Amino acid sequence: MDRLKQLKLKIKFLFGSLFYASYAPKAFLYTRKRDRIEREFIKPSTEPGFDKPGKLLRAEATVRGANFYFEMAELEVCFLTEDLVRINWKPGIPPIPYGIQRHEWPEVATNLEQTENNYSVSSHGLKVIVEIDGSLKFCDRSGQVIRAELPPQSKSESWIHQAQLRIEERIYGLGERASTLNLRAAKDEQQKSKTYRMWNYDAAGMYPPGSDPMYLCIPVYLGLHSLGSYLVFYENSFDANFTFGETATADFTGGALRYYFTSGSITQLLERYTELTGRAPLPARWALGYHQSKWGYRAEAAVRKEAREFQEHNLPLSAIHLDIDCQVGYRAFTIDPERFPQLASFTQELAEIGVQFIAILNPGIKYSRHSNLFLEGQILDGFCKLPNGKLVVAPVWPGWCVFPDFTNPKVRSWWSRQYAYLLDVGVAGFWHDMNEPAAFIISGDRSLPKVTQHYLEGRGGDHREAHNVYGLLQAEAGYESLRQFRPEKRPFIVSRAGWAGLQRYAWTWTGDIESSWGALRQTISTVVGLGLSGVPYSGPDIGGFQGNPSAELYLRWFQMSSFLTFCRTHSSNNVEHRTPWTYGEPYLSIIRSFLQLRYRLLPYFYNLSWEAAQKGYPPVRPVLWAANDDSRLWDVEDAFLLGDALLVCPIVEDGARSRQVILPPGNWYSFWDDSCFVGGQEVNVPAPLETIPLLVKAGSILPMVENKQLILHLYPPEQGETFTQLYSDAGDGYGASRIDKFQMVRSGNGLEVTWEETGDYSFPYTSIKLHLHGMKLQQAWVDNVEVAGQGQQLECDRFIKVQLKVLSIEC
Ligand code: NBV
Repeated sequence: MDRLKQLKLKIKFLFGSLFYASYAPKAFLYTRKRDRIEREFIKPSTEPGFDKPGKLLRAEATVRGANFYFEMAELEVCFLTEDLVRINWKPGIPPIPYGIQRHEWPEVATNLEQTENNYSVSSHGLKVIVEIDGSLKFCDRSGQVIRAELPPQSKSESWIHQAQLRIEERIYGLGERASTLNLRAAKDEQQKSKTYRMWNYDAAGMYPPGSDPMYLCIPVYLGLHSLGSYLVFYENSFDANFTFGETATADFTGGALRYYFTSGSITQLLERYTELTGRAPLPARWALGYHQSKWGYRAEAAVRKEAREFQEHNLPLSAIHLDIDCQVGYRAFTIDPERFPQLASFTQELAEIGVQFIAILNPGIKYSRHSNLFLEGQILDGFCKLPNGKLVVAPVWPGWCVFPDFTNPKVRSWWSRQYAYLLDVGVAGFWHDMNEPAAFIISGDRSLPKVTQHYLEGRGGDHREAHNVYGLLQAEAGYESLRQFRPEKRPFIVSRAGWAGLQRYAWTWTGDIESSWGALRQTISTVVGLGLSGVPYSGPDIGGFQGNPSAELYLRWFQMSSFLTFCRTHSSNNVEHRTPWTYGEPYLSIIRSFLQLRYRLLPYFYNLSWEAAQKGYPPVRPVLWAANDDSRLWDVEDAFLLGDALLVCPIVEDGARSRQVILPPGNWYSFWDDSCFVGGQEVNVPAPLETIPLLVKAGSILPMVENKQLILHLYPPEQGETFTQLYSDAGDGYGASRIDKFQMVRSGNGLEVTWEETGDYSFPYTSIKLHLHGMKLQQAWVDNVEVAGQGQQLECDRFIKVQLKVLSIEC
């Protein structure tokens, strides 16, 4: 970096620090006030609690399972489906079902049996054994014990719930985590286990790998061991600690011990969990393109320049995100009319070149009689208060702020109305930041006092319960707003915080990660873990939020992110401006080729989005997804699958020009040169600066687009048949759609591809081309008429059946 640049950066940093320092007095005052409030209002609990539920006194069958009455507690076992059971230990404040999407379930036949020393209640798919001391065993269809739980303990208002873990057992999930993919592998210093906190938390500008807690905690995890896999979701939004050592311990500070258990393959687990908590709706197709962002676009001219430079550099761009500097005094729902004088025509100008305008907003509302939002919220009595009825006032970007109580439906609908006029001027989507909710502090928890009162749908409660669902409910309000006020388009909301079910309303990003190689590697586990927790759309700030990545780090980060669902460069206001052309050549050209590849892969990405909406499968998957009984894959956290066809192996080390890849079973082809690797082994794959190892599974039909033509890349199976479905529609809105089903059958030197079209949307491509990989094309027939191929490719119009004579190339 030249000296002038360095000097500029130093000045920027200095100004940044001064800027933060200007908030210090408020943060100091608030910290003291919050501590005082907590001392004054926190009352010690008088709930009795118990060490064990006591002896089982009796059991009775119910329509969906059974109830068990212990000396100190009551247990309800309720089957929602044959393989999904809800367990409810009482007493405890029942949760408000914010995380739950589905409330009605068809009937399930269950059976209660008593044996000599225990009971069992079962469906055709699952058996729950209830011991007389309150310990539970969950057995799969074949009768194997998949999970064994100890009797729960209740200490005043809190619950401790433990389950035994098998030696080889791996644990994944818990929402957003900056940890190892297998959460059990990470260890706290000098301890045998690691504790993960369930408390949405603002990293305030920077976090390194290993940080805990994160912005988006979800009390759901998957267990995987040699006998099978299962998922547990605790429907409890209170602060909790989860520890995975010899046992899995969930320690909740309040609420009820209500949880859901399901067992089956990883795909079944995701299907069930997202049936319960909801699935991510299909996004607009543009959202799967590239997003550019920067904390620092202050005015229209800067945004216009950025968009133009993308065009000049021949780089595709789908959206620009506007951070808080576009606002007036950092106030929610404002965009400064002086700096964006003709917003409607400006968003239109961007839309004409395919760029959507995304605006940030934070939940904190300026505490001032000169703020309309403050006055409106006051009329509604919609802000969070202390037990003495006074408003909770804490410092955030606009200065002293009050906080909408999103647990009040009236407040959600008031908040929903606020988006309307920004939608009217063409703002395409919203970016919800600081919604843990975050407040500026000097020490302690960066949020509202725990005693803050919340409406909680009229039942009432405090921040201990409402904190973790705050961002979720804000996202709900935003999503409903976009559905209502712009019904012809699909909503786009990115939310930093959330809880179980966030996927119904919003995407997320991994917040203020530092700019380092470790952070790049970390992102893989974080994003994959989110996907396994039901949240399929996420991605990091490419290059890291805080710090200046080297050219190579930015490039490698970009190459990886090209295969994540949310692909966005973003960075802090005190670092060097970061775009795909910042580092010049050869980086720019390589980034361009990856961006173009991403856009060519859009049919594939979009199809994965459709699959996520249908079944809840995250497009970005752990490698073990390919064969979850293959324990070699359980700890792979430096690679991921994009759908079933692509194995993406990012380069996460400075200077690396090759890397080891652990291959799942089956043959795998290099996307770049078709070289073939036999699966089930570890191989070394070259990774010059221009590429990262990208492998395609034999048997895949990979749909790509080029100049409006659909290209089906055929990677034939070793034997037998494979098929793929390709979903298409207009790319936005709620109109017609179609599914094209392609089947590929291989027998000896013959390969047959058949095509079946369904749906009412007309075929969106001009024509179709088949591109053969891993075999030599010798002769071809389209609907029984012999045609000439062009090398490995075959141009076709519509067809029902294509027959190919091929020459195998040995793998
Ligand atoms: O709005 C400014 C930043 C934003 O750029 C970042 O992406 C968020 O995670 N925001 C946090 C608030 C301040 C961070 C110090």
